[in-house]
Amino acid sequence: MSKKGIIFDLDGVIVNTAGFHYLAWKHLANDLGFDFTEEQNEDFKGVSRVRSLELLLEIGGKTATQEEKDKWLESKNEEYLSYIDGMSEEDILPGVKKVLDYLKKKNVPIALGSASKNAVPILKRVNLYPVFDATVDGTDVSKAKPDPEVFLIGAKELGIDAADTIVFEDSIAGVQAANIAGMVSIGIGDAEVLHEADYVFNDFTEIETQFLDQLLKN
Ligand code: B16
Ligand code: MG
Repeated sequence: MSKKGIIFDLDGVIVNTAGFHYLAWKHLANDLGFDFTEEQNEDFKGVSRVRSLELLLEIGGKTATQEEKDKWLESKNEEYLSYIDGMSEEDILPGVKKVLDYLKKKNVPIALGSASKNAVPILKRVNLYPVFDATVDGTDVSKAKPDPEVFLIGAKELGIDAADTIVFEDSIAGVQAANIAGMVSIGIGDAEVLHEADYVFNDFTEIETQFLDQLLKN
């Protein structure tokens, strides 16, 4: 039996930083003279920072020079980082710690696979950085989800075959990336939205240790 490994997405899986991204993008949109709703923010989940700005400008019907875009990317990130600064262990989503502790106890290799370039500071803020055997984030990849690059690098760093890798994801693009990589995909969120996933749970409080044992055994 080959060894199994698990890759966790960050935003929407381990912590809920989507609200912070939303506030910072909304602030920029308002400064540019248009509104940005929480519903529109759904499409920004799992999407890179640069692509998110393109989407925002499309929503506002704006064109911009590269210089302006760079300036806005920087100001958005500065605001986002100011929210991250206030994070602590209490911001870890319900049930996540229990699952991570269980996997550590069973010596299951675990990696982070996130589109965020701020993943390491966030993990450090919530005291989870030492828990991960590998951390793959937006600074390591050139292709965004649904391209499977981030998860393939994660599996490689763990020394696990793609077929033996299990991915927890909250975004449609992330679930698709895991599926394309030939990994087991577990959606965290709405089952209708994440219908392409092999399994879906509303959150980690619904995940029983028996389910994890079953996944790790097969
Ligand atoms: P940053 P994930 C993603 O994190 C977020 O879901 C997405 O909204 C964000 O634009 C992206 O990270 C980039 O984040 O600006 O910090 O580099 O879900 O892949 O963990
Ligand atoms: Mg996510």
